[in-house]
Amino acid sequence: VPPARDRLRIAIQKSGRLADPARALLASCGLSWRESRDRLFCYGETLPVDLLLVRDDDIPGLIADGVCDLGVVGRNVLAEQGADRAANDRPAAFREWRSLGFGSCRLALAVPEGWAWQGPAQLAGMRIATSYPALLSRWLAEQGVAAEVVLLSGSVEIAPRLGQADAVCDIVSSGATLAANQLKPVATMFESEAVLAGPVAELDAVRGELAALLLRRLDGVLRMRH
Ligand code: PRT
Ligand code: ZN
Repeated sequence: VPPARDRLRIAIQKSGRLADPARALLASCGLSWRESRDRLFCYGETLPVDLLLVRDDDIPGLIADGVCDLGVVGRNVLAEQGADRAANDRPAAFREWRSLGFGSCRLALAVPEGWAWQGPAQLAGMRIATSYPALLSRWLAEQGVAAEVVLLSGSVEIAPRLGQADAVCDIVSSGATLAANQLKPVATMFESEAVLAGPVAELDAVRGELAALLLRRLDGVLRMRH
């Protein structure tokens, strides 16, 4: 059994859309850090709250495994991994603690511009490319539609032009990427933004108090921003 940690550890994206706003938000809660040489770990100075800089996809798992206590991640990533755990009968291990008001986007179904969209039933027997197989499968089941989920880790929007899929399910913000690939959004499956994620189980006393202090400051900062 590893020794109990007496510092709080927060996972944020190392680089990418949420990296800078996540750090700025935590800094506005009065946290500051001494950076390590490899820039993967930042040691908290004003409070015993450290940062781990990682791929966003790793954040839910780091919380589930107890390697990190909290994380800043897109609700889309948290929900996908939560739906995957549920589909495999694994217990919920992480959940959304707060929505943070940046990184907003949606998970949308998009079809070729030339299609006359009549509704989800039209997707029966079709191939849909996505990086969100659990959320897409759940949505298809809710709609009562049997379609094939084609898992791609990136460049999802190009799949129809390559003949890999008939439609796509992907993250959209401005819609410019869809338009550039002659696709149009026809259904929103999920509204997303950055969230503070934490464990379902309670933290131990020391880290629980640190988390409570951070949440009080965070709620103050979020109130002022709105
Ligand atoms: O390296 P790492 O794995 O950490 O990063 P990543 O490449 O997986 O994630 P990143 O940085 O691209 O996105 C992090 C999070 O930002 C996502 O999980 C979402 O919660 C959120 N977010 C907000 C977005 C977008 N907006 C967005 N537009 N994530 C991705 N996109 C993509 C979109 O899919 C499209 O391909 O950006 C492209 C441009 O979008 P349009 O609609 O404006 O053209
Ligand atoms: Zn990622």
